[in-house]
Amino acid sequence: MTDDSAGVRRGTHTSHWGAYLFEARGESVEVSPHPLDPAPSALLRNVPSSLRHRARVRRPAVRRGWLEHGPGPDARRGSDAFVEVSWDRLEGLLADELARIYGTSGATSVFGGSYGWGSAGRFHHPQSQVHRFLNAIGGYTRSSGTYSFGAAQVILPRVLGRGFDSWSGGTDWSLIAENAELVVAFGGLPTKNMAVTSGGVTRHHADDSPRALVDAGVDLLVVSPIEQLAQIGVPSRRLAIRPATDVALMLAIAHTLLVEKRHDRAFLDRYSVGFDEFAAYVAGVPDGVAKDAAWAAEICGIPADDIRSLAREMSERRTMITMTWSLQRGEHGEQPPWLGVVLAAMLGTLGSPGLGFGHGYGSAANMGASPLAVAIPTLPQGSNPVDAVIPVSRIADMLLGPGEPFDFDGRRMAYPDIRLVYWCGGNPFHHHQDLARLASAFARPETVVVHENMWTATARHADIVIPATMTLEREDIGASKRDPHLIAMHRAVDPVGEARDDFTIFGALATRLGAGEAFTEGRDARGWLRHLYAGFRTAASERAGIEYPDFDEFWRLGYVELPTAERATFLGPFRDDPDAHPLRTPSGRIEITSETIRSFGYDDCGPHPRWFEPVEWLGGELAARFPLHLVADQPKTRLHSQLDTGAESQDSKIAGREPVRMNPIDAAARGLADGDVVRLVNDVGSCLAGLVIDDAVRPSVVQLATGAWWDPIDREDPGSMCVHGNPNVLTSDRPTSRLAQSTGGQHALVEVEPYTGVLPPIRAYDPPLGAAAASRSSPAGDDPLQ
Ligand code: PGD
Repeated sequence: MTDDSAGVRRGTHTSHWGAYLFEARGESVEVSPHPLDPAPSALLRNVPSSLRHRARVRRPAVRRGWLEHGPGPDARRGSDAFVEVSWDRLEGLLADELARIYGTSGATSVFGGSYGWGSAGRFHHPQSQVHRFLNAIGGYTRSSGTYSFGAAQVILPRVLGRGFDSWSGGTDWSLIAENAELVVAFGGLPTKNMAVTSGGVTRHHADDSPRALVDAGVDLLVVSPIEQLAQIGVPSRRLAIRPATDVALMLAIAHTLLVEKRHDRAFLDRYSVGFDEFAAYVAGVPDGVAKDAAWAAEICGIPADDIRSLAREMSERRTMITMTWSLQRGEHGEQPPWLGVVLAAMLGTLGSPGLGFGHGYGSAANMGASPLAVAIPTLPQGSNPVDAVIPVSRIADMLLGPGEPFDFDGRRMAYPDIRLVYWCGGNPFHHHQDLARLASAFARPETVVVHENMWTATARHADIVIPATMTLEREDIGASKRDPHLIAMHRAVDPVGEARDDFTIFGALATRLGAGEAFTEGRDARGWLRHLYAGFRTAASERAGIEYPDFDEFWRLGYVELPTAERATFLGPFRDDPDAHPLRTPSGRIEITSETIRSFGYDDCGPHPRWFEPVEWLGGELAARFPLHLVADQPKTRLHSQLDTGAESQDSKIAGREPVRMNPIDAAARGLADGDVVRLVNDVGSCLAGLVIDDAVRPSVVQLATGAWWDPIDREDPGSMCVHGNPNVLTSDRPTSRLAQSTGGQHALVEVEPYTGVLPPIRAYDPPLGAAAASRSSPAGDDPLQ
C-alpha cells in the first residue's frame, strides 16, 4: 500500500471474482487486474462504477411506518418511505428493539440465517459477523445449507457418508487431463461460473480448464440445453437435452450398461450396497416400466440410439462424469448427483485418479483446483445456544407458517415463530423464488433489520437499514479454499456517506447490549486482522513448516503465496482400501439404495435414485399453457445480484432490461426480433426482458440469468410485473423434496410474448423516498421525527 505526494493511493484488493490493484485519487478509483492473474474476469469493471452509485445506502435509515407506529407486521414493507436518522439514534432504537425481542419472545424468535455471499474478505465476512454478533447477545434461529447446492449437501452425505459435500474432495483438473479419455459433463462446463468463487480467485483458469482437457486429448461431451464450449472455441460434442430430464437419460445409460452386462459387478459388490434393488427398478420390475433408451428418449428428447451409444462409449473409454450444481437446483434435485455417483460406480471408476464422478465442475472456480496445504484465516463465530434450524430455502414457509410441521432429512420439525429478521450480506429478494410470496412473508415479522451497501429490494423491505461499507472502503484479508494466495485488502477510499463496517456497527450494538467484550474481544478491525494473520502464520509454521513474514511485511507485500497439497482424487483413499477408509455411511459403502432414506418413508425421495416427473417440464401438462422452459441460471456479467449497477452488467442490458436468450425458431413463431422488449409470464408472475436470438439455446428453451434487481411496476403490489427481468418472479417456491427441502429455482415454464406497451422506467436503483431526498440535501442525523 502506498500513498504518494500527489495524494494517489495504490494498493492490492480482492473480490469473489478476482484479485486486483487499485489507484485512488480522492473519490475516484481505477482498478486493474492483479499481475498474478493470467485471465482476469471482466466482472472487475463493475467495481469502480458501483462505488459511488446513487443506489448506495449513505445513511442509517428507518422505515417511516415502523418509526411512527412501532414494530409489528406490516404489508407496507417494500413500498414505504424511510427516514434517515443519526447513528446514535439508530443504535439506540435497534439495541432497544433487540432487548425487547430477546426479553419478550426469546432468542428462537430471531432469524439470523442471513444467507448470502456478501463480500470476499475473511474478517469482514458479513455472515460470520452477524452470526458472531447474534451469538454474543443470546443466539438465533439459523439456516442450514445453501442455495448453491442445498440438495447435494443433504443427499451426498447420505450416499457417500458424512463429510462429503460439494466443496470437498473434487478430483484435480490435471488428473482428469492425464487419465480420462472422455468427460461426460452433465450441465456442461459453463466457464462463466468458473470466474467466481467464494473468497476470490487470484489465478483464473476458467476457459483453460476445459481447453487443457481437449489439448490433452480428452473428448468432451456436454449434456446441456444451452451450448457453452463452442462459444469459447473449445471443441466438444453436445447432447441438447430437454431441461430437467437428465435423470431419465442417466437411468437409460444405467439400463444399457445393465442389459448389455457392461457394469462392473466386482466393483459394485466390493464398494456399494443396494445395487440389486436399483437394478430391478431400472429393469422395470416393480412398476413394469423399463427405464430403457426408448423410454428415456421420449422424456429427454435425445434419440434412443444416441443414448445406447453413449452408454457403450462410457463403458469402453476411461470416463469422468462431471455435474454442475445447477442440476440439483430443480425439482427432485437430490436425484442427479445420487445417480451420477451410481453411474460411476456401475462403470467401476469411482475413486480412480482422474475418473469417476465430480460435482460442481463448471459451477465455481475452485472446483478441481488443488487443495491448500495450509488453513486460511476465518473469523470465529462463537456458539449458538439455540437449536432451531430451517433448510435455508424455506424462509417464506417459515415466516408464513409459524408452528407448521415440516420434514427435513429424516427429522420432523416445526417452524419457529419469528419476530425479528436480521440480514447482513445477502439479498433474499434476489436469491429466493416466487418473490411476491416472499414479500408477503416479509410482511409478517415485527422487525426486519438489513445491513447493506446498496438499496437492494431486501433493504427496501427492512425497517432498519444500516449502511455498510464496500470492501474498497475498509481493510481485510482475502483468501479462499483452493486458491493459492492470501491477499492484503488495502483500503482505497473513505466510506461513502456515513457507511460503517459491519464489525463497527455490531461492536457498538453489542456494547449497548452488554456484550461488547464478547463480540470484539478488545480488538479493533486492524487488531483483528493482525490476530487472524498471526493465527494463520503460527499454524502454517507448526503444521506445514512454512515460515511466513510478519503482518507488517505481508501488508507491505500485498500478498503471500499458499502452498497446495497433493492433488486430490475424489474417493481415492476409499477405493484404495475400503476397509481401512470406509465411508461414513451406515454400511461403510456407497449407498446406492439407502435404508436410512427408506426409513424416512418419503414418497418424493428414495430409497434409491429414481425418475420423478417434475411439475415444470416440457413433457408435462403445464407446458400446454406455458410451452417454453426457462433456465434461470447464474449471470455472466455480475456475481448473483451484486453490482448489477456496474458497467459490465449495465452494458449487457437491452433497453435497460436483462437479456433473455431464445432460439430463432421460437422467436419466429412469436414474431419476435432481436432487441425486442418481451414479457415472460406464467402463473407465478411476469417480467420484461430484452430479447437476444441465439441458436446456442435449444428450441423451446429460454435463458434468463438471475440477478437483475427486482423492480415491480407497482411497489404496493409485489405480484405486479417486474419491469427489469428478475426471473425469480417466475420461479416457484416448491422445495426439491422432503429430504433436502432445497431450492428448485433453476427452472420454470413460461410463455414469452411481445411487449407493446410504453416502456416503464427502471426504478430498481433509485433509493426509496426519504433516503434519496435526505442523502442529497439533509445534514447527517437530520431526523424529522426525533
Ligand atoms: P448476492 O447478490 O451475492 O446474492 O444469493 P445471494 O444473496 O448471495 O447478495 C449479496 C448481498 O450482499 C448483495 O446485495 C451485496 O450488496 C451485499 N454485500 C456485499 N458486501 C457486503 C458487506 O460487506 N456487508 C453487507 N452488509 N452487505 C454486503 C445468491 C444465491 O442465489 C445463490 S448462491 C445461488 S447458487 C442461487 N442461484 C439461483 C439460480 O440458479 N436460479 C434462481 N432462480 N435463483 C437462484 N438464487 C440463488
